[in-house]
Amino acid sequence: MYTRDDRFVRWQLYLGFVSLFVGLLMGLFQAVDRANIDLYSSVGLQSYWQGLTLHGVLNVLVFTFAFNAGFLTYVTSRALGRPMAVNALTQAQFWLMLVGVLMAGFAILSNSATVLFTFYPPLKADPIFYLGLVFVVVSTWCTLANIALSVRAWRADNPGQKVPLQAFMSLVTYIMWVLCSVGVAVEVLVLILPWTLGITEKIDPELSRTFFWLSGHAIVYFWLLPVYISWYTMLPKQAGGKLHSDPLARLVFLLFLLLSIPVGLHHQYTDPGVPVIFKYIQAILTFAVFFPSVITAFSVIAALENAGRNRGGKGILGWVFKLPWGDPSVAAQLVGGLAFLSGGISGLVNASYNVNQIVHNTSFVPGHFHLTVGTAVTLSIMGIMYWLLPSLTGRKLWGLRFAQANVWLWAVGVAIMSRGMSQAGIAGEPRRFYASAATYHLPEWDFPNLMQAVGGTLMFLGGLCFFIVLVGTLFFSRERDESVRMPNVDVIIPAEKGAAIFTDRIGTWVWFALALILLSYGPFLITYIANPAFVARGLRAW
Ligand code: HAS
Repeated sequence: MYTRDDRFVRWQLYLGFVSLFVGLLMGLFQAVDRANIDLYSSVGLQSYWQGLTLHGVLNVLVFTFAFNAGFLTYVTSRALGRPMAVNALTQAQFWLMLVGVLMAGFAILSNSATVLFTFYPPLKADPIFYLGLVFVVVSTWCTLANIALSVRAWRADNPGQKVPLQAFMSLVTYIMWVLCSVGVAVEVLVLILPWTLGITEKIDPELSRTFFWLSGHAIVYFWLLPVYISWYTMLPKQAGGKLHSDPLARLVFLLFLLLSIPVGLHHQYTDPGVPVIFKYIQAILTFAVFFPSVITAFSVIAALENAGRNRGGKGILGWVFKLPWGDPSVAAQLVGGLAFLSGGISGLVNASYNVNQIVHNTSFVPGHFHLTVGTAVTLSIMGIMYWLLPSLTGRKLWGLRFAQANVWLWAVGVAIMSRGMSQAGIAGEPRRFYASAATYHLPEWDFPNLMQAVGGTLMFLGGLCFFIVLVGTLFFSRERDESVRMPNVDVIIPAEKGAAIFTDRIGTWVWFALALILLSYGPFLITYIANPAFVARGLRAW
């Protein structure tokens, strides 16, 4: 089934993958910089910091956002069995994102926004950078409006029916993101833009960081949840198994809606100005948001075990080897899941208030997030593309061997690189570190840095294989294959009517989510805004 939205879905995905390509190239530069090889000037960049800004912004703010918009538009329309409610919104989400990316990209490339993806004040970029980000965020609001209107139209035609699981998950994902995006919207519109435009003279870095992290932790679940949609509802089908429980999967997404946002202070444990009591409250909530991922691990692995046993797997672990590892779409997501098992545990290390004092701002943190967003999310997305691209273009996937090489080079690469990052981090290496130009370094960092360089290079080669398959399928695949459809898993326990009424009342859940955000942030923000503790003029440190 092709819908009128598909053209824009494809463009949105292409925008994401062009960004990913440049982002990965910058990743390679960073990896080899740890082995004292400085490649930045070879492509006309001024410094490691400019390359790092490109790497972060393109990979985690553009690639993920563009993929999510395209993929969840596709998923919602297929799950509801109808085109999206408002085609103009599908178009708007693409054009707004494109304009925003061009504006922010121009600012970064002209070296007037070397402020990294976290853009903490008092680092001060050109206003066009922040305006570009505003366009990108507004584009995501269009996506939510379109998904919500589509679900509403479907409900009107199907009174009393539960919303199809994949559409339900897409809707909750976007509601969660749009709720949390209010933090970064306040930061940019109220604090940063007036300051960079010269309307206000000074800014409060602590207040800005707090609004940033109000959005900034939930953003990681915005990257993750589209992949969870695949792990829950597509991967088991691809592997030949069934999901145990539909209501449990819905509950997990609702728990993310409730718990993803009131945890941002775990990025600020070491910040002055935030009372310890609020850090503790959010530390406890961080351990709570760990829980829906634990349920996911059990649910998805049970569905995979079901698949492996259907394929003749015996014994405690025999089923693992019966999974279709030769299918790169499945293998990429399995490797993504395995990486997430250890990435999730390193998240618990970060979240522990006292242990965080040792790892905060060290390369242990990128060790954590290259397993999570860098592999669980990115490699799974590559795997999803191995069926999504044929489904959207009607072309048979080109270059199976390259697709398989993509998965295994990435898997080995990230294992080596993240291990090196974690070890160097525990030995105190800063996370953001211009190694080839640094005037200081400890000998304990040498070997782990070499691991980062070797592992990062392997990951880049794996990524290159992915792009060979992408370009090959688009331009060299001669065979048509119109048969590829979105996988949709069968469930053993479907949502009963009662359960559906409980979970499908999404408005009620949004009120609970708002209440938790207000309770965990409100008292601190009210007292802090009344007595701002820190103000700064702003600086250009590059
Ligand atoms: Fe995190 C910092 C805590 C999850 C990304 N995190 C970051 C940063 C990023 C990031 C980018 O508490 C750096 C931000 C910056 O620039 O400063 N994180 C956590 C915790 C979790 C967590 C508790 N993070 C993520 C995810 C990310 C991500 C997901 C991206 C997608 N993180 C922190 C903390 C910091 C932090 C602190 C601040 C550190 C500092 O000091 O700066 C949890 O949500 C993790 C739960 C995960 C699990 C694993 C479940 C496993 C599953 C896999 C199933 C297996 C399958 C495969 C399917 C419980 C679901 C089966 C295969 C077979 C073959 C059988």
